[in-house]
Amino acid sequence: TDRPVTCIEDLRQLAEWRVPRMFYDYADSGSYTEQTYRANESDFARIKLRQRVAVDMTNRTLASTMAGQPVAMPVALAPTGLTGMQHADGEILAARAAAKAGVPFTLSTMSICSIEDVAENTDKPFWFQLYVMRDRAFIDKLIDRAKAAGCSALVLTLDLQILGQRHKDIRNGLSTPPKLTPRNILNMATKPRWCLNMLRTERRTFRNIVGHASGVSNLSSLSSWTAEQFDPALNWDDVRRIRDRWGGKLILKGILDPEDAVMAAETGADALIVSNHGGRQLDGAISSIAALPAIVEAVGDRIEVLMDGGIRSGQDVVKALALGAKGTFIGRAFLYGLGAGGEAGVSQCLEIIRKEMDVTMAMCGLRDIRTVTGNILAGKPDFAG
Ligand code: HOC
Repeated sequence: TDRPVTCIEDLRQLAEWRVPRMFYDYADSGSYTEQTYRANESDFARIKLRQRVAVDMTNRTLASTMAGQPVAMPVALAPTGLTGMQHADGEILAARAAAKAGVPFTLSTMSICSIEDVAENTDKPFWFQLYVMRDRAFIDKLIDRAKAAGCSALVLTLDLQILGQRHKDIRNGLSTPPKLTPRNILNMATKPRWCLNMLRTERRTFRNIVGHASGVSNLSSLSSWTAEQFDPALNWDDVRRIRDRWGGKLILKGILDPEDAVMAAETGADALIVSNHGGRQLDGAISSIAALPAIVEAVGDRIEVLMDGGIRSGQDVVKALALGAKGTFIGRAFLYGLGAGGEAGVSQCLEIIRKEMDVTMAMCGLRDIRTVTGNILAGKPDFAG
């Protein structure tokens, strides 16, 4: 298609066209009825902004900090599983695009490229996301590997003790690498660019966890592997133990309730991420943006509050900041860019978001993203309606 890419939805459509069905669906689905996944996006439209005019809009800046680290704009790439299946070497390409844009990249435990793959093929420190597994010696090793690779923050995910079912993954028989069934061969035949790139790389399995467990190649074994390996008994003592072993910047991901947010603040972590795992875990949970204000109020300045879920534009970022977030994460938005065009597609996604954020901030009468407050909102958003 020759249509110009102007927004994240354009990248989504291109990714849907270019990425094999099972991997596109994996990224683009929520759990069960997907109501929380949809609410993450649609609740942003309930937030209305005050338009201001005749204020000096010159010399604007989007620079800020997240977890104490300087960022060119308050947007980080979220940890996303199977990133290297949206595009060959996807984790490396996304990390490079993030570094060029001056924003953090977060590598998922469930990534195709390993911590070492990304470290060896990029030149800026990245963040590492950790799942708590029953095998504590294994997670200790992952922490040590992340330290050795120079990762500058650990993002500890707390909302995947057990897995929320995603129906499409089961229907598609999701597997990595994909099984060569007649249906998959037919589908992949329509994605020659994806196939060629995938044939050129050796990184086609979960390289962070290779060696720890064998037989993690398809969804049924992966979800039973998750059930066997991820720790349903995870508790705040584990969080404190991991904090002490890591010793660096710690960000707790998956907080949706003010009481849990207070517990997170008490661990002394540097930041928390208000998140419902992109609507992929508790279907029926409130959207991240709706959860944000009460969490900000509950923790005050005891811990930095970040958020993810539903961000598809720079305007969404500004709205999240207005409701009290210090910074945001994008997941699907960058995956669409990756599937659409590899590193260039992720760069395009970040540039779309940067421009929209800048224009929105200016039209709200501000020149410095760090000065965004609830003052730019036209009334209190009604998330219940
Ligand atoms: C079957 C995949 O965060 C996701 C990821 C990784 C989950 C691991 C199990 O899919 O939400």
